[in-house]
Amino acid sequence: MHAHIAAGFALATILPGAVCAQGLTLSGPTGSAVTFDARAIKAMPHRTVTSAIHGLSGTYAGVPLTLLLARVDAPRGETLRGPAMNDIVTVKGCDGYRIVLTLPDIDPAFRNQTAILADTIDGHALIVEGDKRAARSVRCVTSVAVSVVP
Ligand SMILES: Nc1nc2c(c(=O)[nH]1)N[C@H]1C(S)=C(S)[C@@H](COP(=O)(O)O)O[C@H]1N2
Ligand SMILES: [Mo]
Repeated sequence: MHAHIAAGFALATILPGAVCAQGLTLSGPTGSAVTFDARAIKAMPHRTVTSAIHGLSGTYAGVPLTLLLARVDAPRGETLRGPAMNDIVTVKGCDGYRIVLTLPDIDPAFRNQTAILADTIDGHALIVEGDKRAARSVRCVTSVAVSVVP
């Protein structure tokens, strides 16, 4: 496991709530928003992803981002087509770090590799499977927002 994530995990273990104390906010393309806490995320279906961060491999369990975004009416699978193909997904960390993805990037109907919100490390951390550089794997995720590009 990567040192940085291991450090985050240790901090979370020693000081419960110190990392990512705030819930996770999801907002969808039609304006709906929901807030999830750790317990709600834990109750959703998980899958594991293996990802290397700076060359060090780790296996992470988490909820596929597609399942989370379905809760705020983001299209997926057969319903992901047309204008929604250029919706953008902005994932933000508690330090303000942000990355963007698109809906088909994370959809198992489009790609074998996916993105999960891992809840076994560092509060909530986005893990983007298959990335060679882990720069899109955001630590301490506080929000995921789908926005429509005009
Ligand atoms: N919240 C947050 N997540 C982040 C970053 C960050 O600055 N803040 N840096 C990214 C980058 S560039 C990499 S390579 C990986 C590993 O970062 P590290 O080298 O700082 O451990 O985390 C990514 N996730
Ligand atoms: Mo990086």
